[in-house]
Amino acid sequence: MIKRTRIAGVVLAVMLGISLLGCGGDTKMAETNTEKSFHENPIIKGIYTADPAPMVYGDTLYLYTTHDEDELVNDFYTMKDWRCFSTRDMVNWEDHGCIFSLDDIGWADDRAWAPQCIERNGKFYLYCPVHKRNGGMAIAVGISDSPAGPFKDLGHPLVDEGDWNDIDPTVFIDDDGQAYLYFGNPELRYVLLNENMITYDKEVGIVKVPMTEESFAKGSHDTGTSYGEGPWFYKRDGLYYMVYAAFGEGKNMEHLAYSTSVSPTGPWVYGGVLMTEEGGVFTNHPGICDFKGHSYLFYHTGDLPGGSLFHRSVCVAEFTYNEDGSIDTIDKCGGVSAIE
Ligand code: FUB
Repeated sequence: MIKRTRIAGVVLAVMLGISLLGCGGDTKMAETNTEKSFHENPIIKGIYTADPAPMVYGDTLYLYTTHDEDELVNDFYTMKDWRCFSTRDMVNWEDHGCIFSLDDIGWADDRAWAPQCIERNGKFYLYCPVHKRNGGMAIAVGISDSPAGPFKDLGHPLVDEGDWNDIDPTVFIDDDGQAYLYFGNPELRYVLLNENMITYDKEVGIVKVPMTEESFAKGSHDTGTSYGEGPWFYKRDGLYYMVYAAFGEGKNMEHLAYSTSVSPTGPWVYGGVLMTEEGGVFTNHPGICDFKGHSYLFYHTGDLPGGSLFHRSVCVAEFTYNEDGSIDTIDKCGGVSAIE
């Protein structure tokens, strides 16, 4: 009944030419699926989305994304808000629209870039890189009582070093309760979040991870390693994983790679290429989770009609871990099957 009502609402909106999406201004409609057993990539077909960040909460997978606007300003990434979609079966997706935007952050004026969300003590924290009104990038925090928002700005940056490195936050709470926020381009850095998730241990401060070839392989980014940006930090079977967008030697497009460690703060050991550049656009961005017994890698391409490096779309591939925890290279794929 609920589904029928929603579809009827979508049909009515199409007839009236109304956008059901919240802030942002694009007039395309997010897709509403009926019963089906396979969902073709890209996941979202009504607007351009990038920088996928999955979060499993209860029996639902929430997918937070950035939003590439149709119309570019200065022929560059034009990104003003963050979107949320959810699914229980990987094929039927609900569009929660705009859940946080630059308009909600008084001290920011541009670049609503790659976010990640996490729950702690019944509150949801959305960590988002933004461009400050007075210059440079910093990490904002949106707070909500619901995974689908709306999120309210903390009121000031959480991480603000006064340089351009402060982008692409990834957050993880370890079994002992310590929360970590890694971030950075071209350097990988981290802070130890306090239990409130909106401040960090100032005595430890902002820690710079040693950017060595042992950790991130030789590559063509600024540190001489392949590490580029978009870190995704998590733990599985006692092993810590750092997945990231990377620049191989002599390559000027991002592939995905990973490193592992037996400790949450390294040292990191390079693991290999997770997804090659082939069939992609200049950037790629990983988001990984286990959901209902399946492992998924979310990434982005330029595969929607009109796609380009500034008009990306979020995709997903299912994969498996090897017994020793290593991961073989994952192909960009056509989509995923329904799960229960
Ligand atoms: O989407 C804007 C930026 O491009 C992200 O922050 C990076 O990870 C790259 O995808």
